[in-house]
Amino acid sequence: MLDAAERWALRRALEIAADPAVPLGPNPRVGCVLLSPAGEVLAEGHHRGAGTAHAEADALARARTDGVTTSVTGATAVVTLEPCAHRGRTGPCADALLEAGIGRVVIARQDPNPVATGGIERLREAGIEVDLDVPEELAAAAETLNRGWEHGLQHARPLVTAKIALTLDGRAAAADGTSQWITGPAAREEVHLLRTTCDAVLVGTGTARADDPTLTARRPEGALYPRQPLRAVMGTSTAPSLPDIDGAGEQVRLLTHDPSAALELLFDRGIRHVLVEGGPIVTAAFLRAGLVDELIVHLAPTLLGAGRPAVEDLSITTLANRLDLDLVDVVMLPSPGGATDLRLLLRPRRR
Ligand code: AOF
Ligand code: ZN
Repeated sequence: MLDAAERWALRRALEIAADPAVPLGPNPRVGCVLLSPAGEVLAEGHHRGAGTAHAEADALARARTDGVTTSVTGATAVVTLEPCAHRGRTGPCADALLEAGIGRVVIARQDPNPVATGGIERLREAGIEVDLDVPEELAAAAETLNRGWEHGLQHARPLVTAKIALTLDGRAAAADGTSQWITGPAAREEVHLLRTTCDAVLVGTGTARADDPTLTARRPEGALYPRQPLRAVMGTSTAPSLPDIDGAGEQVRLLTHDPSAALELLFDRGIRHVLVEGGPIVTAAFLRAGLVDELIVHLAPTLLGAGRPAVEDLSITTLANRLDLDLVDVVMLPSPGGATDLRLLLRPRRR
């Protein structure tokens, strides 16, 4: 059981782990706060991407250089992920904590990486108190923080979130092709926030040509968020490159129509969470391949009666073969002075 100072420290560790300045890549986001036995913060640290110091080592180094007069002997290390026990690009954090004389370690989540795990055991064997009994909400936050990374470890491909915006009758564009905007400002704002939480945003060449999208994550007034996703365009037909924007994510062309091949190319670049933003052909291709892990639908209370469907042909000809999804969550997204859209979160049912 954590005391109040430790609960605060874990919240803080989760916050610094999510530092938007940390480049995207194949490593998890990890934070560490060192507390004195009296519950004062001695130092904070976090991991800044593959090849850099781990969070624990970062915090210990800061305790040494930030003029902390109190020693860390007997201190409590509060970490968002189990300290590693392996010598990878850096030394094992479990050993670093032991050598520093840390007395107690609070851990929000076990390391699912078989290469790195073992820190809990090593610390306990050395007689250190290890506490994994953290509040559920904080354990869940630690899991969510790295869900793309964990998915990659389990499935050797990125986590895929597909997002579509549609009318009540399933249209993504009117008969003349106009599509801006079907949903209101609140839903659109949410898409930009979603982009900041993903490593890459992917569209097909059709959408790249038709919509000329920037695929950046912007605030309502237009300023770019500090973390920008990689911008991926998939398909073999030509499409102009995405606009060059100062501060936008790098862009990449994936010369394939095969979602699985596209994901492999992205995975090899360190991408662990992809936001598929369509259009209808690419979304259908991912759904048909069974490669959508979650679907976010922005449903606008409006009708077109004709026009482009939000999802193209799924090769389903009879009801028995339909693609069922589990509805996980529904939220209203009211826009000031405008209509209220619905956001549905769904998971395709695995057959
Ligand atoms: C920790 N603290 O801050 C991080 C950990 O490539 P390496 O050598 O940096 O090792 C990466 C693995 O170590 C990563 O997959 C994960 O299992 C663990 N990351 N562990 O104790 C940290 N970033
Ligand atoms: Zn480590």
